[in-house]
Amino acid sequence: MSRLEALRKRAEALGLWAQAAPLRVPEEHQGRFAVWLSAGRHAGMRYLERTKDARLHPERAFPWAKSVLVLAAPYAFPELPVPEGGLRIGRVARYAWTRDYHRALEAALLELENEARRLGLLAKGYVDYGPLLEGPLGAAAGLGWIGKNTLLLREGFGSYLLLAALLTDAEAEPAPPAPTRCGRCTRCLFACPTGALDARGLDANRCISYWTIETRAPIPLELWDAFGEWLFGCDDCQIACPWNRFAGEAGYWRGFSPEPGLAHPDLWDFVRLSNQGFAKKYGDTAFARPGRAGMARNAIRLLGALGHEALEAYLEAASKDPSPTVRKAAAQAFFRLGTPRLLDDPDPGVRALARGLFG
Ligand code: B12
Repeated sequence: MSRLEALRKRAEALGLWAQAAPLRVPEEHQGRFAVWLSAGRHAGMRYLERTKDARLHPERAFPWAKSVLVLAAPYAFPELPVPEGGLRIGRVARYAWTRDYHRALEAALLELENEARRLGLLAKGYVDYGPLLEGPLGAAAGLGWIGKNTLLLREGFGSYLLLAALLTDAEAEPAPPAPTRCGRCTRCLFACPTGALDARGLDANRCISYWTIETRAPIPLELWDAFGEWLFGCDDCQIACPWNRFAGEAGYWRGFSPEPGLAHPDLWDFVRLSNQGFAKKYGDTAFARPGRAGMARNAIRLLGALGHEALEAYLEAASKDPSPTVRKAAAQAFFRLGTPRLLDDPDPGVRALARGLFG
């Protein structure tokens, strides 16, 4: 058995799907990525632009590496009960129902790195943060195909998969690509409530995940209603996919443990906890990316769009919040209510936004 095959088997023993391929992004994906960036579809994610060359040519960015072992961890969690008490409304993307997936996958990668060293190989693992196009690399390794929702899908399972990549200096045989099984189906394109998906892929400028996870900027008012019940992230393009029909029964990786309190968090936490309190409760969850203020902004958008009965009390707390991000969202919600507020906010950014809105 080759050393790479031994590593692959080890990954499987950890409960992951794993396939290896030479470290190259197939030309088709290179083209799509370059066009995507030049069309500005990456919105404010400048880091994708900065790391463009490495993403297109990982073999140049990591000259010591010859192959990539792509790992896929299923996260088809079953529905979870809503805990008692608090203000628990809205929906959280399924991947965030477990504590931070990066840490769980990093632990597996560390084990594989150590095993690779024992086998005399150089190895380095990445989850998300590396300049790697994990989806296209997974497709090149034959783990699945890239669907019209731009996610990697696995036949017989679907797309509720989180990916990681282990680079090694072992040679790999080119893998037979998994056939594309989207066929003529376009359900994901029509399921996207903001129209962020089309035949060219995803426009992050309209993607609910982008606005609720990746940026702390105010969520554009014209998108507020379309975001519907999503508090954090969005799975609509996955829920619509027939390959995900049996998600919930398909199971999940044993390194993950979904928690009701993450699937249904108490929205009051985001305006009542201090930053420190938030870090203690949510520091190792996906909510840490937008942070307390980003989550409070998301909650204001949700309550505002739903016209929820708790909105007024929430806005009272939010308009006194130490973070301008939260007060900006409050100003937007006050605008929707037709109540001029925060026009004399001490922060120039909040003031400008509020005055701009109330003209
Ligand atoms: C930036 C990023 C985002 C951005 C942009 C997403 C995007 N589609 O580009 C935002 C914040 C919007 C986002 C959202 C989500 N993300 Co994200 N994201 C990333 C990250 C960090 C980089 C991806 C990247 O480089 N994007 C740039 C684009 C150009 O590359 P790409 O994703 O590979 O997409 C190209 C290919 O799919 C290509 N393509 C190739 N063949 C085909 C075929 C067809 C028909 C089409 C249309 C396109 C296509 O076209 C795309 C454009 O060039 C990766 C981790 C990583 N390092 O790869 C995770 C990652 C892609 N995200 C992931 C997840 C889970 C999500 C969410 C489901 C989370 C959620 N529930 O809210 C959503 C899904 C939204 C969606 N439909 O894409 C997983 C996906 C796992 C999987 N099964 O594929 C990844 C791999 C993270 C991980 N480690 O597991 N994400």
